[in-house]
Amino acid sequence: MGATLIRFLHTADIHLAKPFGWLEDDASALLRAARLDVIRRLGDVARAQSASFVVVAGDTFDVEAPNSKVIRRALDAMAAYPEVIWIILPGNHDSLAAVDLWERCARDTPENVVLALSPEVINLGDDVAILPAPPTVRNPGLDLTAWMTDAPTGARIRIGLAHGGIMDFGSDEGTISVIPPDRAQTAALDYLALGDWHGQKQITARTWYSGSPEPDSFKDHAVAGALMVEIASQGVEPVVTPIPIGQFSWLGHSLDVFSGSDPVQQLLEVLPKAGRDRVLVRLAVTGRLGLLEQSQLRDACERIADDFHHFEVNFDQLGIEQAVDDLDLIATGGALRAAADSLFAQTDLQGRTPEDVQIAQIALTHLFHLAQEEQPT
Ligand SMILES: [Mn+2]
Repeated sequence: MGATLIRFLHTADIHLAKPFGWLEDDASALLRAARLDVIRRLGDVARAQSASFVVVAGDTFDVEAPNSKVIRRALDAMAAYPEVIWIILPGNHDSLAAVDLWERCARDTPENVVLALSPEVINLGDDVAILPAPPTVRNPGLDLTAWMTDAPTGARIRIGLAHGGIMDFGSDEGTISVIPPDRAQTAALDYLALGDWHGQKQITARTWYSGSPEPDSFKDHAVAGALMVEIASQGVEPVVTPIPIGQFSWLGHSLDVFSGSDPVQQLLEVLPKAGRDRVLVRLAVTGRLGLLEQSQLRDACERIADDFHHFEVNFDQLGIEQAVDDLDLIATGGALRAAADSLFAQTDLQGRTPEDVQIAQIALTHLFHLAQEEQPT
């Protein structure tokens, strides 16, 4: 008892069945499939590195009533690793208020899966005690970890399991943050496994957010993955190692360009060269460019967009560098040039709203683009 090294994986916020409705159907379906695949990847790591159990600190499911096949696939994936025990805590997306969901899970639970549905000690053999704090509703608004302070567990290693914001830090979900940052200390926990933040975050030596194993936003989160936790014996600080699990990466960038810089080169520098089909890109271009440079940058974006799992670029904040030479590239005279001159005049902010200027810029850019396509250069 207590002499064996305890090794387990800490994950959370898998968000199975997350719709990603703003993406094209194929693109969102692949992201959902990747989230289910997370379970297999966790199982593979646990098996390869002899982790005896996996704790999932809430939000296994994105919605309270996922398609029943999603539940079955998830449980089947866990069952495929019979030597690994999976401990599943409800989160805020899949709180105890999702009665049907947890009833269906309970009905089909494989032998190696433990549903942590009440604030009671779960003993894993003689060495480990899990102390879960399942959210009763989406936003309970009170500290559900308080009971851990006087829960007896004998000589077992004490592992707390909770979902929500830490008082000092806030919450990824905008819910009320109530978990005290010193809970591991006050409840004599060897480790407190938290979910809610989708990026990995260490709170104390014994308190961590694992983050989501598969990233899901362009926010500047730390690398997505799981945590391998090793505890030598009671009272000894855990050794926590990030384990990359995710298949997709999400790249949010702003690209500040100016006339005379090489905007296409700048674009290529911020983008990965390999593995693009597993990358989602959201670019915001700022600064000012001449019409020819704008056209070249837009062309470059169009050419590479399909390399990526998803590629979106926003030119709304990109201004036009006023260069009359560029207008010659549209036409040197005639009605077309008159139209170009008129639009060019309307790109001046003087006496105009930013919206009107933007409309004129877009129109001028399109006109330029069309003219370029018509004239062989
Ligand atoms: Mn979550």
